[in-house]
Formats: sequence, structure tokens, C-alpha cells
Amino acid sequence: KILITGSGGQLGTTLAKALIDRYGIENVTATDLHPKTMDAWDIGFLDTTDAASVEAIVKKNKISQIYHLAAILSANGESNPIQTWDINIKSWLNVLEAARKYQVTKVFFPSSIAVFGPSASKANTSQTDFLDPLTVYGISKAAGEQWGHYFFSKYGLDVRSLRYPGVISHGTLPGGGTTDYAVDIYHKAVQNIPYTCYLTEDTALPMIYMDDAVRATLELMDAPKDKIRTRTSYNLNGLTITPKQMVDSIRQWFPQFEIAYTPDFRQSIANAWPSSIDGLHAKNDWNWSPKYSLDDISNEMISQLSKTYNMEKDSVF
Ligand code: VAH
Repeated sequence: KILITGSGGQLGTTLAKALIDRYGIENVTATDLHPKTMDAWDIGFLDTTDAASVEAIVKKNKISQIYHLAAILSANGESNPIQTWDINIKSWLNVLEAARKYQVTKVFFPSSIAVFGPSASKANTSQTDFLDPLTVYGISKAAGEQWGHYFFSKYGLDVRSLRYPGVISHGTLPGGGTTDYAVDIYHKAVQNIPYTCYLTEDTALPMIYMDDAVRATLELMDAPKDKIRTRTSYNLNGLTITPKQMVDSIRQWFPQFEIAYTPDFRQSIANAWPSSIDGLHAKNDWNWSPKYSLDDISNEMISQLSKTYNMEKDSVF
């Protein structure tokens, strides 16, 4: 059976649905700090900072795989650094220890391009570039990668991980990430509300559409064990997007869409992140390649969100 933590979050929600579709609802235990009844499945309560609760749920449900999505993201995380570190790292260690004690077969750890900092190359940042993250979230992910590698080499625990770029999706509202402008902007465009972007128009960041991110996760977890040659975390490439490119794409559907740029503290976070990622190791080891272009993303986001807000899509195509 599969345990998912952070099932109510941006990745957790879609990943939980994909895992339920694949393994059946009776084989998936979706949990979160904030329980929720979804349309076809429930999210149960689990505080991953409590070791006893994590062990109990793994033991009781005979869990064989864990997807650990619970974490505080980069922007929100900066408001209380020590608490963010404590929550992110304690949760992950509780999951690793429970997985070790109860012989869990595979564990997934979501890392992020946020593990890179000013000393990494800005463009085409490599898998082995030096990690000097400047957010607590990034520090907790960089440390989390090392802990995953440690449990693999010391106990043989099959921990696998991806360094996600900014994930763009329509299933949840923006959740405190620095890249969440790329989600919010579509919500505003569909409602014909002018958008104020907290990054400058030319801020290039690595992004990925949710469907590609979920497919990458399942393909990584399905890969034969001997194909996985990176046990810290794989750079995962999608595409590089700037706010201006996104606006130009959106204006194919909404020509009157208005944007203003007022950079805030998140600009300095974005400035320390790569603008593009070298995903060669993922390509070579388990044949990863993304599918979604920016216009594909706009098309998906606009048609889905038009339904969410019950508006007809002013499609020009
Ligand atoms: C964040 N969406 O902004 C996450 C992600 C690379 C960005 O880690 O914090």
C-alpha cells in the first residue's frame, strides 16, 4: 500500500489522484495536516512532525511505498526560518526512520531547483553543481537529499528524488512558492482581472507543467533499481519561462489581459535560482523528456480554469 503525505498540497493533490487511478483507492492512504474530503477519495489527518504517528500509520497500513510531499515552500518558509527548518527536516527524518523500521520498499522525496544558490551556473545548471541555497526551504531540500542518500547507502532503503522546477497546475490555488505567479496569473487572466506580478518581466525560471511533473515522478519510481544512479536527487527539466513570455502566450486567448510588475522579496529568491536546468542525468538514466510547451500549458490552464470559474473560454483557436 502507498502512503502520501502532504496530499492536500499542489503536487500532493495531483499525485494522490494519479496513484489512486493506478493502484486503486483501497491501496492508497492519502494524508495531510489539513484533512479534506475530495470528490472520490478522502485525505486523512497526519502530522508528519510526530514520529509516533508516522510509524503507526506505516505499520497499521502495511505501507510499501511512501511519497513524502509535506513541506513548507520557499516564500512562506522565509517568514519563520527555524520553524520551517524544523518542520521540513523533522518530517522527512520521521518518514525515513519509519520506512527503515518497517521495510518500506520505495520512498519518494521531492527536492527542488531551490537547492541551487548563487555559486551554481545560472543557465543549464548541472546535476553536480555546488549547492549553496539561500532559502530555508532550499537548505532543507539540500539536506533532505543528503539524508535520502545516507539511508540508501547505510540501510539500502530505495529512496528516489527529483529536483522539481516551478510546477504549474490548475488543481490547487497558489501555495506560497516563489514560482506561484505562474499559477496565479492564469486564475487572474480567466477572470479578466489585471495581474500584479511580484517578479520582473524578464525573470527566467525553470518550470514544468503538472502532468509532466507527475509522469516524471511515476517514471522515476517505476524505473528498475539499477538504472537509478543518482541517490541525492535528479535535476528535472521542463522548460524555462519568463513572466513576459507567459503574458504573451495568455494574450493569444485574452488579448486585453493586463499585467503590472512590482517585484518584492521573492525577486531576490528567484535571482539566486537557475534560469534553466540540465536534465541530462534523468534522460540518460531513465529516459526522461518533458512534453508540454508554454502554449500547451496555457491551453490546458485556460480551458480547465474557465470551467472552474464557469466562463466560456474566448478561444482564438
Ligand atoms: C517554490 N514551487 O516556489 C516551489 C518550488 C522551484 C520552486 O520549489 O517554493
